[in-house]
Amino acid sequence: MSRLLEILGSKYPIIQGGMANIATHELVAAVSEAGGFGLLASGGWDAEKVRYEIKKTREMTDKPFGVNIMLMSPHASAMSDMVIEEGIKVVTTGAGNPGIYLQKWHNAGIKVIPVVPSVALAKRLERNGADALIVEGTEAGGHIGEITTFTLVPQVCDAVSIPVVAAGGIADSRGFDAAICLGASGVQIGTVLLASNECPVHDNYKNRIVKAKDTDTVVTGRGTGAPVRVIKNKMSRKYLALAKEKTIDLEEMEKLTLGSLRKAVHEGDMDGGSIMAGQSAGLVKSVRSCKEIIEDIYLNSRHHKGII
Ligand code: TUI
Repeated sequence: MSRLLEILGSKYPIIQGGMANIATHELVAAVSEAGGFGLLASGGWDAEKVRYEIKKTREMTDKPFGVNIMLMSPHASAMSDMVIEEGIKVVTTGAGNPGIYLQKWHNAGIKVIPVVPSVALAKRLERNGADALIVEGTEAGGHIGEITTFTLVPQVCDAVSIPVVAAGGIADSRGFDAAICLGASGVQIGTVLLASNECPVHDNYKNRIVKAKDTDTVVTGRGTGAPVRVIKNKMSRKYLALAKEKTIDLEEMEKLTLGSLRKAVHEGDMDGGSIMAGQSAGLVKSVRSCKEIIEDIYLNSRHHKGII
């Protein structure tokens, strides 16, 4: 068994991204039941809401799952204790450096897999004891770094010896195989799972992903320190205008972004909502079950067939 699968305990080396306001127990349980590794999100929620989501997920599946901690959240510190109290075995982190929590989590027997957007942070976190890394390219949806998956993954693989998971731009078995060829041990997927039956977003959101073409995403907030990739709409144009005027700071931008994400997720508002999605939206052609999506990626991969 690969080192990554030993850490995750899942059937397939496919992790579901911890999408803020979206990755609830419904999606996480479905992904883990399908043999992937589900991750409860924490962005936009407090620690008690995530504790409740852990309980609900455990009612739906006995398969392993983890929690993603969004480090820019004001609740990150409370969340870091809550996952220990709840006996969570795997934590991934995003949108910051989890260095201050690593020792505490390791003492509690938790495996830590930070998301990194650069070689420098990857090296630093390996030195600090990270168990594996999710290397996320700028093709991803939501909050992103600058470097492409295609160039970043092999550079991180050269720089570290812990398992690497590729993220950003992967939606099918071809992307999975490409990630393996670049040196990754597995992949993280988000956008393709937005268009799943079990994903708790509004049908308008799912249909917008299915309809998206290659050039339909845009990055807002570049220059504010929190670039976010979304589907182009009225709201994304508003952000870009606000950022140009420099009338908005990082904290305000985060509030606006997460508030309007909720509008898209819950109300299906495709004009005033923020439709976070990665560039792989152009690859998504239909709404399927999580099982179909995950098995399509793994079982159709040349890696699984032994060709590469
Ligand atoms: O975190 C994500 N994706 C997200 S978080 C999110 S919620 C949000 N909403 C509005 C504004 C900001 C966030 C939506 N999507 N992906 C993982 C990720 N982590 N991408 C980039 C990073 C990252 C960036 C800088 C990780 C570490 C980092 O370190 C900087 C440092 O401190 O060295």
